[in-house]
Amino acid sequence: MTRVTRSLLLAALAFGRAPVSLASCDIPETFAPVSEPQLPDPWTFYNGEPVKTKEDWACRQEEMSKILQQFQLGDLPPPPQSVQASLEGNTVTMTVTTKTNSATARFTIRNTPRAAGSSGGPAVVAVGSYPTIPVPDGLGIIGFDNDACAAQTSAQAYGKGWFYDLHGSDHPAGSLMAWAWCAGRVIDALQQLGPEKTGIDTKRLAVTGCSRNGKGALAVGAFEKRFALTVPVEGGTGGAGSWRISDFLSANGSVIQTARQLVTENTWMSPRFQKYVNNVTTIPADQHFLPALIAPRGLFVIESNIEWLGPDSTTIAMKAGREIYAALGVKSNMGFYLEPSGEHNHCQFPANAGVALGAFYGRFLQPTVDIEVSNSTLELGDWTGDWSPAPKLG
Ligand code: MCU
Repeated sequence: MTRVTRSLLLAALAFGRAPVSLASCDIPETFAPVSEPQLPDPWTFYNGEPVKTKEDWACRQEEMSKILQQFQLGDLPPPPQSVQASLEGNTVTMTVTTKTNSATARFTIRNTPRAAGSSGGPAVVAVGSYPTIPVPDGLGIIGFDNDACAAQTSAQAYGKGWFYDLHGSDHPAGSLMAWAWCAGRVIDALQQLGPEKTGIDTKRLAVTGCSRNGKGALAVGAFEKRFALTVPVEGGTGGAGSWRISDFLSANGSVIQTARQLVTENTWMSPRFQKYVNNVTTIPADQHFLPALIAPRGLFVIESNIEWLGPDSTTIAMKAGREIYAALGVKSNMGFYLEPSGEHNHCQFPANAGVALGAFYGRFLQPTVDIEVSNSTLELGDWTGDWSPAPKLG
């Protein structure tokens, strides 16, 4: 065991308090496989100690992050040395430089937020370039070309994309983790350009994506903490769906994506994951750890009844996620929606979830609405006469 000293800042940010002192997290450097048929307990450290305080929880979140990295997603590299961004038309070009390499990447500001004010307005980052959820007029839209960051064309496509140009084609990150890192560079670039140029306030960003990109959006929200809201759509197993429950359902005859199928199909997980896919109960994590890392930030998971996506698996894993939010006192910061009235086409937004999605946008991207927009040239004072100044009410 190494002693990793961490600032209480994380815990303090999560609970909206000022940092008070330094805490020490006892986090093993590596974790051994376990034998756990149920969803692993988020409230017990790997060494068996219970999580008792908010400071413990910040340490446990760090531990869960490390477990997910070691067993399934691969390592999240530290931020690069620099990101140099420029904007031409609606295309941002960035040069990302690490200690050893440099790469150029682009993303698109498809819509600029309207009526944004000097600090800019909120925007939705679409993993896969175009959002599949409705984005109300006035919200910005950023197209993030995740495939250029890390390819997902087949299980043979590991190591291709600008993430690997920077970190080496044998880097252990699978494409989901690579996307989380690259999405962080998109935010770096937006911060560097500033709201005057982009119209975007990087404190009010959401991330979304559907299907394989829904697996991506969930991982991006979990590992890039600057997203205020995460809206993963229909990622199925490996997204909101649990490894354990999907294996159980498959063993009972369901035609459902499992860990062992998933690794034959694509690059989403780290190559390290392969040794666990026939024995997922040995992984000291499951997919409810992703909401555990996102909490208390906004999270609205949309899933579907399509059998391959495992509606029972996604529902139970995300109910577990909501239990975690509940224990933190913020249950409604996480929502789950699986259209109860049956199937809809894959990645087609279920209209009945529209009001809830609007509420999540409102709460996490636009918590204060102070709006007064008109093209009238009449003067208020001509019509209020002697009302002003307004009285001070006792
Ligand atoms: C849920 O997303 C995936 C699924 O995991 C894959 O098995 C399937 O091949 O493709 C889905 C998808 O991304 O559809 C667009």
